[in-house]
Amino acid sequence: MTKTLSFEALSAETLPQRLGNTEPLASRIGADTSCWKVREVGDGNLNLVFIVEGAEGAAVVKQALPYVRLVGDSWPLPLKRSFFEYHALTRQKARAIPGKVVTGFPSGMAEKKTGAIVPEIYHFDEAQALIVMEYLSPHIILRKALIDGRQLPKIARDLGLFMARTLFRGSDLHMKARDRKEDLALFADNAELCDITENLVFTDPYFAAPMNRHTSPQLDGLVAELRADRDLKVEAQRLKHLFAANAETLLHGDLHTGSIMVTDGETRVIDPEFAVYGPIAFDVGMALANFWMSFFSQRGHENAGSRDAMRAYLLGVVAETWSVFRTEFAHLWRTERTGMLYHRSLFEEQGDTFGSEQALDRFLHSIWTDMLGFAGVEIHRRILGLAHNADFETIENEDLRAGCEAKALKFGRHLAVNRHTIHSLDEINALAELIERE
Ligand code: SR1
Ligand code: MG
Repeated sequence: MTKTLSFEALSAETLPQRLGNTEPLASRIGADTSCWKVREVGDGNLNLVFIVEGAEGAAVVKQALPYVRLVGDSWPLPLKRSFFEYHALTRQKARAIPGKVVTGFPSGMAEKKTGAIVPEIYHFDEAQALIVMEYLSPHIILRKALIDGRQLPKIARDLGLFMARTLFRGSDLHMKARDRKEDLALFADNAELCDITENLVFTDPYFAAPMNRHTSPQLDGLVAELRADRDLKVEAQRLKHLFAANAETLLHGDLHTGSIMVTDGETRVIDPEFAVYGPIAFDVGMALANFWMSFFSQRGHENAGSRDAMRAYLLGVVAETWSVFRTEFAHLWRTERTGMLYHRSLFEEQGDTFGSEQALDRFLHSIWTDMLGFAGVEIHRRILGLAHNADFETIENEDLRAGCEAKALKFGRHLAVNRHTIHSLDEINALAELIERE
């Protein structure tokens, strides 16, 4: 019988001895720990991540630390976040699968074959706050691929489908009311990570919060302007209210391009430790914001030649992700609306298909409006707050970096403040191009 170990932060040296008897790991990679090669590769803000290679295979071990890695032990953070990550991954795995194929359905979303979009979980150890999971190779982090100027052909479609399926199926549009309430209560305990999002995304960027930083002094004037911008601050707080009060679905909670791993043919979504119940639009806005930030950062990565094609690609990814999301969400609305909201007894069962289509239209419109706002504040916090993006941070020339960041900040402000009057992605992508050329 395997002995239960209590928490101790692992190191490459201690891992084989601590996890050598963990059956699901040993049977995946080979039991002979003397051949195990262990590397710590975590480059995120919170956790330890090890790649463990044995005689018969490899696996990833992700372990939570009792503090924020980026800041140090002055900022304690509960280990239970690995519990929420594990449970979010299991739900996403079940929810991200294709739905019923409906003959004649116009969206063309029916898929021949889909690989799992979240990594396979081999083992969860709550006491040691660790998850043993599939080693994704040759996948790389999407953010790095975009910085390198790589155009991934499947990303928009995979991400649009992932968001529509997980967000729809985790909501009262689909789940049994009791199941959703129980799940909501379970994830409510992920309060400390939710707190990070609430403060870091919606509040800190808009005042001189102690942990804020912006890397380019050239931005000082613009930063002061944004912090004095009443309309922006009010809108950011309205969005925070929405995030905190609208427990609509189980979110990934941190769906940026650093939480996605890719090859040309495959997309995997990782790292849902910030999973909480919140508005559907939050994940969508965060994902699109990160493509827009990549768009504005491309000018800083032009040392090997023009990135015009990359910029066009990124705006295309934004448009396609949204369009796939919308289409698949509508498909699920029509085929899997089994929850207590907009019940079929009020519409289809009375022959009132138009009523359900009208409700869908309104529902999607709210997601659209809120998604734009969430995207705007996500852009701001990645430039003004504590946690920055490599897209901008890896631009060495300070003037160039500041120029890219300033354009992104301006664009983010437009999204957040004017979100109720923006009608299409064509309109907003055209504005992105205009600002970028300034
Ligand atoms: C203190 S944690 C800072 C950020 O890192 C994570 O990836 C989340 O985005 C969080 O907001
Ligand atoms: Mg993460």
